[in-house]
Amino acid sequence: MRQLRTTGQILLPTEDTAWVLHEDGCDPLRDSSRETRFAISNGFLGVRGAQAINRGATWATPLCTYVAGLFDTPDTIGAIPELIPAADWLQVGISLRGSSLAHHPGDISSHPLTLDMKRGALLTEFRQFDVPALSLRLRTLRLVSQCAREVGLQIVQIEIQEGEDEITLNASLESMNLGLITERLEPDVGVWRTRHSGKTLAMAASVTLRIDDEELPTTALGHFKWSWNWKLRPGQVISLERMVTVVRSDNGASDAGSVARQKLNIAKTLGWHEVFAEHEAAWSHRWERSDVEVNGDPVAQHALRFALYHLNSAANPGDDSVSIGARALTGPDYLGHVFWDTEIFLLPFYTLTWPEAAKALLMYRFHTLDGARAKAARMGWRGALYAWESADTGVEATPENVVGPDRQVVEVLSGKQEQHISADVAYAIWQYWRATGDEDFLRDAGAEILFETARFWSSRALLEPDGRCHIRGVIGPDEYHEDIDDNAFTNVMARWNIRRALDASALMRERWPQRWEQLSSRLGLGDPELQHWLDVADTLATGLDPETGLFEQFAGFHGLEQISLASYTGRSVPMDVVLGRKRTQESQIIKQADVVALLALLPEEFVSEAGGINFKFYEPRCGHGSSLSRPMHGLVAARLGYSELASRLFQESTAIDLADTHVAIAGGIHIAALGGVWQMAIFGFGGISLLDDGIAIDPKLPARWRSLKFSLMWRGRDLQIKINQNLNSINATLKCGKPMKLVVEGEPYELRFGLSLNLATKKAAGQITGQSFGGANV
Ligand code: IFM
Repeated sequence: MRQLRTTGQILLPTEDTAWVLHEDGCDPLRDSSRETRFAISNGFLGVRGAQAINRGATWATPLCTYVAGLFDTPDTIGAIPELIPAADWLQVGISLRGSSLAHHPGDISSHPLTLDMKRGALLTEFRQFDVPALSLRLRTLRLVSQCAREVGLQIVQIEIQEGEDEITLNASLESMNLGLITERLEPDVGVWRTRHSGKTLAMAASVTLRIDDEELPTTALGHFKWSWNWKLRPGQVISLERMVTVVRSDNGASDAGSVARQKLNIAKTLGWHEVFAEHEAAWSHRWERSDVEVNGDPVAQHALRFALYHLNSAANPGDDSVSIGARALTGPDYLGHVFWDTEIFLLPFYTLTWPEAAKALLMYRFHTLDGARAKAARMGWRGALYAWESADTGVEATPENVVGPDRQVVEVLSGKQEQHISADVAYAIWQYWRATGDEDFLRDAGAEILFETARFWSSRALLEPDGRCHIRGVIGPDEYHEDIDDNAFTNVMARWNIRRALDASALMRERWPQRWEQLSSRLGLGDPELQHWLDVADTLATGLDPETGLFEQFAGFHGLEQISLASYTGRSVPMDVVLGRKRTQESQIIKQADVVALLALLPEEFVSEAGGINFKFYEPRCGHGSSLSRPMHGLVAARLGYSELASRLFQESTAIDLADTHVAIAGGIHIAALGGVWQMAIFGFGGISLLDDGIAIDPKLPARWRSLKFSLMWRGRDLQIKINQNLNSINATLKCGKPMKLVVEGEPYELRFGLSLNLATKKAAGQITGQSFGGANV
C-alpha cells in the first residue's frame, strides 16, 4: 500500500497498547460515552471525541469544545451559571457526486477511534467501501496543544486507493446556537460575548488543503467556511490542515480577536509538525513527572494510564482564575461546576506531581474567597463558607431544585448545608504547603483562607448546655442524609481546619511578623478570637465513642433502620432509587464514604484499631451511589491491608469510565474517581503518606502487582520510588534536591541525591489479604 506522504509517522499511534485507548466499530447507542472517554483537553480547551466528518442530517451531538472559565447564566428564573460550549471548529463535510460521503451505508462498519494517551492525540480511521469503483481511506488527527493551550490542530487525510470521482470538501466552524452574542465575524476570526458575565470569546482559524503536497485554492469562501472541489484520482493523498486559536477574556480589556489572530499567526509560522512536536514534548514532560508503572497487571496499568491521561489533560497551571469541574472539560454534566472533588480527589495528584497546577487551582479558591465570605455572611455566619458548587465568581451555583428519579421536584439542600467544602479547601491548602513548602503561597494567600474558614467554623459551631460545641443542620459527604447534626466528617475536619489556622497564625507571627500584622489587622483578627477558636476546637462534638473507637456518622445515625445491602445484589440503580428517598433517609444506607472519607484524610484521628473498626462498620452500609465512593473506600482498604477488597474496589473504580458502569458517563469523565484511582495506587497500595519533615512509605501491593514505580515531587525534590514485590524490596532515588527523610515501614532513612536507597521490605507485600465486609454493590 502506498505510504501517506504528508504524515510520516505522525498518524501511527504509540505501539505499546498500555498507552493507547482503542475502540472499534460504531454503536450509535454508545457514541456519547465514547465521546467522553476519547475527549482531548489541556485544561483550557476540551473537545469531546465525536466524529468530525459530517454525517449529514443525523442530528448527531455537536462536537462540543469547552473553554475553561467561559461561564454565563441563562435568562431563566432560578438559573445558575453554566459553562458555554464554544464553536465547533472541527466540522468537515465530504460529498461525492453531490451526496455526503457519510450517507453511504457501510460508513459505520469501520470507525476505529484511537486515543494516543502518551501524546494526547485522537486518531480516527474510516474506510469507504461501497461507492462503486472508488476506494478511499480517511484518517484524522486532532489535538489541543499541551504546550500552547490556545491552539487546536486537526489533520484530515484522504488517500485515494482506487477510482476517479468529483469530490467537494467543506470545512467550517459552526457557531450557531452557542448562547453567545456575536460581536464580530470575519472570514477567519470570530468574536463573541456572553450575555451577562462580561466574558469575550475569540476564535481564529486557518485551513489549508494540499493534494500531493500542492496547496489547492479554496473554491468558495465565507465566514469560517472553506470549500474545495476537484477530481479524485488513484494515488492522490489529500491533506486538510486546520489550526484554530481560542482566547477567553474576562474583562474585555484586550482585543481578544486580535490576540487570537496573533496567536494563530505564531502557530502557522511554526507549522503543524512543530506544533505537534511541542505538544508531544510537553506531554512527555508530564509523563516523566507523573507516570505510574505497574508490572504484573496489564489491565491495571492501562487503567492507570487512562486516569493519568485525563488528570494531566484537566489542569492548566497558567490560569488561576479557573478550577476543574466535576466532569473536567469533557462533558456538560454539572455545568462545569467545581466541587470538593478538586480539593480532595484531584489536588493530591497535582500537589505531588505538578505543583504549579496545584497552586493555580488553590489560587482559584483565593480569588473566590470574597464569594465565600459573602455566602457565610448571607447565612448569618462569619468568615468564609465556600460555594458547594462553584463556577467563575465563587457565588453559590448549586441548583435550588432538581427532578428526582421518581420525577418529583426535589429541593437541593447541598448549596446551603454541604458545608464541609470549607474544611476541604483548607485541607488541600495545608497539604500543598506541607508537600511544597511554598512560603509565598502560604503567606500571601493560603493563610488568609485558613483564617477565614476557621473563623467560619468558630462562628458556625455553637456552645450548648452540655458544654460542647455542636454543628447542626448540615449534609456530610453521604448526601442521602440531609439536615443532620454533628456529622463526624464535617466536625472533625472543621476542628482540624481551626487547628491548622492556629498553626498558621503562630507560623506567620514567627516567620513573617509584618505580614501577620498587616493581615490580622485587615481581617480584624486578635488574640481573643484565636482563643475562641481554640476553645471551639477543644469542645467540638465529634460523635466518637471512646469505648469502642467508633465514630457515629451523625447524631442519631445508630438508631436508623439497618438494611442489608447483600439483599440487593445485582441491582442496577442506586440504593436511594431502590428504597425511595424517604426510606433511604431513615436507614443506615449511605451514599458514599463519610466516616471512611475521614479515615482516608485524617488517619491520625483513628487511634490503634479504630481505623479497622470504623471501616468494618461503615463499608457494608455503603451503596456507592457516587463515583467518588469506591476510590475512597479502596484507598482505605489498601492502607488497612484488606488487599483483596482493595483490588476489587480499584478494578470497579477504573471501570466507571472505561466500562460505563456508572450512570451518566455520556455527560463527562468522572475526574474525581480518576484522581481517586491515582490515590489508591500511590497512597493505598504504594503506602505513601506525607510527614511534617519527609515522606513515609509502607507498601501493600495487590498480589498480582509484581512491582509499582512512580515519581513524586516533595519540596523542590524529585523522588522516584520502585516497590518490587518479587524481590521484597523498595528502591528510592532522589533525582534532584537536598537530602530528605524517607521513613520506610517505620524506619527513618536519609535519602541523598545521586544515591539510591535499596531496602528489603520487612513483609512480603500482598500477603496481607482481607475480606469484603460488605454486600454486593452496583
Ligand atoms: O461532589 C460530588 C458529590 O460528593 C456527590 N455527587 C456528585 C458531586 C460531583 O462529583
